Amino acid sequence: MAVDYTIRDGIAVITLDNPPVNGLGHSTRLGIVEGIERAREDAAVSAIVITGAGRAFSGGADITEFNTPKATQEPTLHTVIQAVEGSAKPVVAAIHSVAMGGGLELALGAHYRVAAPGAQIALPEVKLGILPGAGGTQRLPRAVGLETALNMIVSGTPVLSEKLANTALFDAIAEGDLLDAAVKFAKDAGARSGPHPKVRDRKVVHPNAEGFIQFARNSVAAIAKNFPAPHKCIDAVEAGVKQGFDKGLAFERECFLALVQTPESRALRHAFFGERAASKIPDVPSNTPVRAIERVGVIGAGTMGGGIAMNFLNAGLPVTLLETKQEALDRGLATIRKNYEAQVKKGKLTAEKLDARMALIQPTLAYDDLADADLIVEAVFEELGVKEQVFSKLDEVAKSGAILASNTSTLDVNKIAAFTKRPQDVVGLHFFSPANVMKLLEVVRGEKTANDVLATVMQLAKKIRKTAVVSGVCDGFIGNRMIEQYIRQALFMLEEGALPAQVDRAIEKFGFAMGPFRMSDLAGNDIGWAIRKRRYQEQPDLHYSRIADRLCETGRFGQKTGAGWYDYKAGERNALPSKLVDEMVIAYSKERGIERRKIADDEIVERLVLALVNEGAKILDEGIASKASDIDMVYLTGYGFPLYRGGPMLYADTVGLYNVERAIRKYAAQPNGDAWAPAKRVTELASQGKGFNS
Ligand code: 3H9
Repeated sequence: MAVDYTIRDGIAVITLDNPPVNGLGHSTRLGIVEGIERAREDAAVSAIVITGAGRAFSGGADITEFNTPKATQEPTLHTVIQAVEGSAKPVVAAIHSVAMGGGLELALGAHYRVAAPGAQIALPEVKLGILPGAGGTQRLPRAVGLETALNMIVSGTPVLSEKLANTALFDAIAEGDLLDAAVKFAKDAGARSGPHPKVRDRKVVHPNAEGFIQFARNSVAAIAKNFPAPHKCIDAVEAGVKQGFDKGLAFERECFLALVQTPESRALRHAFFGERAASKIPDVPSNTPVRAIERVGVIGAGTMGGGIAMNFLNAGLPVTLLETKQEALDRGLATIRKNYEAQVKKGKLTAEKLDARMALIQPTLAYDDLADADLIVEAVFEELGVKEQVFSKLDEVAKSGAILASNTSTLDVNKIAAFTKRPQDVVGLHFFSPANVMKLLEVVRGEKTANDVLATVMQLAKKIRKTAVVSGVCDGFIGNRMIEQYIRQALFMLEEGALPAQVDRAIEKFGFAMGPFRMSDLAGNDIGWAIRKRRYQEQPDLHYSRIADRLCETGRFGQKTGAGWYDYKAGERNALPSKLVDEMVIAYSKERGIERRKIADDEIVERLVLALVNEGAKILDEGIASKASDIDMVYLTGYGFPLYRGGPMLYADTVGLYNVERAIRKYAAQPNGDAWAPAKRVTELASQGKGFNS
């Protein structure tokens, strides 16, 4: 049963008991209404307390029920709140830990609210692309005032209960045992004659409501460009302020039902569950014991190593930072300090914290100093010989049970593991640059990586606030393997008739943060060149446009050389279309006997995105990623794929795999079609009428 009903001292205590966070799914809702009824019928009960078991009062509506019949099956949350609010016996919500979304809306329907300090109070629906749909946009402004409420609704950010202590949201903050306090409060309330107060009867008072609402609208304009929810939140609050509670409530409902159907909401919910699903590895049980990580070693104090070290310092973990030369070590330390100083300047970090973090670094030139590290991450040059030296040395000095991690982005983790006598302790930790900023962490699982090593690094990733996704060993892992196919298509389109700026513009309009050519100029065109040279050796049959090599041969490596696919003015990052490059592209087509054609923006987008999708599907075929949502998390957190589209695999589901497969076959029949062998998974799912995420 998702709800527990007990009597305590003449008070009915309804305890939501639906782990993990007391989501208000159908059975929980039913249990609450039944509890209210039971209390009404029991003459010995004078009042009711609603509270939550375990780690939350309630995390809100059960998101997994959205767009299923259960979401609208009576009693809906509206009916539940009506039953609570309409109860003749007073209802007290006893709030602890988390009261979010529908959970807070339920509490707002109660006559009184008693909270424990430290409880997180939020209406986070906007983060799921919806708005509070059970009265939150109407009752919260009446409880905490227009400004606080609008800020909470539009940002979705939690506020601690004690910060709201002086508002009508809380009648008391209980310092001692919450349930004792709530029962006592209920007893006193039960002894008074009704009617008991209802939040809906309060007025929204504000000296200039219209002005503030307009201000809120302006503030969300940037984020609301691609998401409809923030404006709807404001519209619903405004409706309640101008037209009164009932009309506001009806309008809120209308908006909720419309928003929950939008692709943006689907994408945000997909990302919410995708992030949590990524931390679960199918064949690694959730109760796998983890190794203690109390000290970390980082090898290499360059941009990557320094960034990696900062993650651990930020989480309060001491770091031994190793370099081969004092100069490099000093430079690395200075860069870390400079990064922290920039945060202090922006007011994001205090000077004390800067000092505390720097004090956690133990700089060294000696491998022996890594002997007490529980985890050692190397960020040295990407060359197998160099890795061999490092891992052989680590095998000598690292303590037994230490996790040995490589930050390689291209090399075979199995080979690296084989440089040690403890391959079970070796794992890939592929951070993305800048490593202290980017959310994504690809955890590369070698053939022999032990389960407890994986469980440990997944837990550690949470501590350092990364989205960790497990990838098997293959060239490029999940992210770079897919991006290679995307870039291949971008290059083919250049020789077929497009120009760099057109390709970038089209895909940026689709929502990518940066098109392939701007991205390549930023990362350095020589990096891709080095990979391609390796490909030409290892896979001579792989068909590649050589246009990018042509560019590199002229030394146009991108921003760092002041010229790449674009021109750059000295000291500026603005990408200016380059006449010289455009002419080079056109000359290349001519030389190859290719008749250039006009390529529509739609084709550019389709080819780039489907190249990702098809390779993603192959990655699933091979078991490199265990689920489609993992691939989406990689692209959302590491490659600038538009969040409102949910990642390439969800986007493919939205297009429909039947259509995806047709498009792939169409491109397979065109010039450069050899890049388009459809993945088995695409063909299978298309024929079954399913999607990657169904
Ligand atoms: C809403 O209320 C709509 C109403 O306005 C109108 C209705 C008509 N449903 O994050 P964690 C699961 S919309 C279903 O790792 P934490 C989560 O998937 C809702 N499941 O823990 C995970 O499952 P698993 C508005 C949910 O302690 C597990 O709980 N509410 C829900 O770090 C643990 O989650 C929100 O948007 C849910 N509502 O953080 C709140 N919530 O173990 C969203 C969580 O299988 N939730 N799960 O992977 C959160 O922000 C955090 O989960 C919370 C706990 C702060 C509650």
